[in-house]
Amino acid sequence: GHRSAILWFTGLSGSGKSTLANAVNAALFQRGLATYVLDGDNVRHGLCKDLGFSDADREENIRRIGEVAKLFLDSGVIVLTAFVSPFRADRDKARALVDDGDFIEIHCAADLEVCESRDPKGLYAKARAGQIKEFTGISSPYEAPQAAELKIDTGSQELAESVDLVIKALQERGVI
Ligand code: GGZ
Repeated sequence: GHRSAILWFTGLSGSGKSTLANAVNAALFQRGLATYVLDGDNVRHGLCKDLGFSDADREENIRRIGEVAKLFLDSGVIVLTAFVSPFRADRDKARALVDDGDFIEIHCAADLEVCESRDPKGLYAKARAGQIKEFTGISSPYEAPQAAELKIDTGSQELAESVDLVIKALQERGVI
């Protein structure tokens, strides 16, 4: 059998959260499971378009995402969230909304150097130049998880291997 869960991906900009979440989503879809990915593309342009990147706005962003993820969980869907979610307290509040075992935190732990060298959108360069303020890892903190269910070095692991690690973790926890 299988059950719903929240797969909460956290990590720096450019760490590969969205890439991994979407690849896991595809693997789950292939198994016929009901899934949904929440990420910046479908949340920050709509539900959270009034929010920026101050500490307070990030806290509110993550609060709303946690509540929406809980609604998906209640509906029986496996929901994958891919947000920087830099503050431990905010992630822990999202975790506390649901039953133990339903929240699986996946730390996409690519080194800052790797993320910055990738810089797919040129945001790190802009942050270094002072054109973007409060940029995570440069001028705003990232509080790494201390007890994530899964930590994956998305800087060095192949995508397919990372997907396998997530699938294995879901099998071990009886989600799938
Ligand atoms: C961090 C920023 C910032 C600042 C814009 N700090 O690589 P991306 O582009 O696609 O992912 C980043 C995304 C972060 O939004 P989140 O909703 O995930 O952040 S949080 O969880 O902290 O609320 C990056 C882009 O938005 N971006 N400005 N200052 N990332």
